[in-house]
Amino acid sequence: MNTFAGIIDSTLREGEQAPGVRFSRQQRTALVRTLARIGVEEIELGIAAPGYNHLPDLVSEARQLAGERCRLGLWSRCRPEDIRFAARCRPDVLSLSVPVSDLHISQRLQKDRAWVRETVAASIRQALDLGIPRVAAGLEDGSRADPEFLVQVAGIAEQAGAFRVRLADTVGICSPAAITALVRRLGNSVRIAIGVHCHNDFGMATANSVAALEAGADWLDATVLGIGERAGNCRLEEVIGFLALQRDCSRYRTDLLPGLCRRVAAAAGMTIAGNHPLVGSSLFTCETGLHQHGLAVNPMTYEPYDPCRVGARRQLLFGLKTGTRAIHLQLARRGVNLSEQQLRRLVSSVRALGESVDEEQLLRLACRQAELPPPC
Ligand code: HCA
Ligand code: CU
Repeated sequence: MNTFAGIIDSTLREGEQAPGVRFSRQQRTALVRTLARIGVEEIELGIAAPGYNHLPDLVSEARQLAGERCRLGLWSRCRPEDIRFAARCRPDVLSLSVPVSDLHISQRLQKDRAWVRETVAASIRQALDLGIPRVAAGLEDGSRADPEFLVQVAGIAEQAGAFRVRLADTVGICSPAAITALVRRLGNSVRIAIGVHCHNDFGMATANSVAALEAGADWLDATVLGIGERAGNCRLEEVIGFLALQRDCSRYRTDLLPGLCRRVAAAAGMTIAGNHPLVGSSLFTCETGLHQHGLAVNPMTYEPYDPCRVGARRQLLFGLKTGTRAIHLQLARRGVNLSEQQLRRLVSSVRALGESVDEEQLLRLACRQAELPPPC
């Protein structure tokens, strides 16, 4: 954790690769503004290639919105015309991507390892010669590459002047232990910064990103709600939440995460599950007597952080899963004390309702039971 440099949000690059997702100009600039306010250190704004005509304007608009602390990046393949296009957009960072697994090199590109070695060096030099201030090398399918070759290409990138290499777990097959080993191996062979780009095909992307950080990675990629190819990527809200609320990292505004996620979900035509980590609407809704009792004694018993850190509020529901003690506690907190008999009657009528009631409804029922004026 001590070398942690930051998070690269790739919602506008990898996220827009998700099927059916295409943001409007206004949605893109709003996203940049919020990401910068949250404290994200780098934003990958898109794929630099001729035809992506919105990019030059987006980079300059984003520059006005993002402030000093947030770098603006573009991603591109190792193609001379794409790199020239990227340079014309004037990003702070260009992440050049090159496959390093034999599967991609020989079958997809019909090239060989020598081609990768030469191309990565030539592309980094071209980008630097064109005046791009920082150039990074993305090692695509790095988790399925021959590790010897992976570190060799990373070393070539370092020598050519890259400031960062990024290990891509392109099809999300790493476990936390596997990515730990790869990051350590990279860390032992290069002195430049190391980033990771984790996919979520087996639901491991956030865990793998955190494991990579703990193994010494400096940067990690994430997208809002994890949108990206297939099962997507490391979720920005999860990783920021974890760093801020479990690792005391004070760089990020977690309270802005739910709004950000809601806007991206709307723009991407998605719905956010109620139990989605950090931003789901029902994370702090509790219906069981056991947990309600714990929460009343000390919220830390059943909540890992104060709901207000993510702009949420605890909500209690009462029904079949709630016992007499929890209902009694709740009413006492609101200044209503029922006799034992009244309480028993209330509990059975609440349970008989068939659906749970919230705190206000419970209070009204209690008042009726005790023949007190509502809302007592
Ligand atoms: C992709 C490419 C990439 C590149 C990552 C990187 C991946 O699949 O579209 O350049 O670091 O996952 O390998 O996103
Ligand atoms: Cu990817």
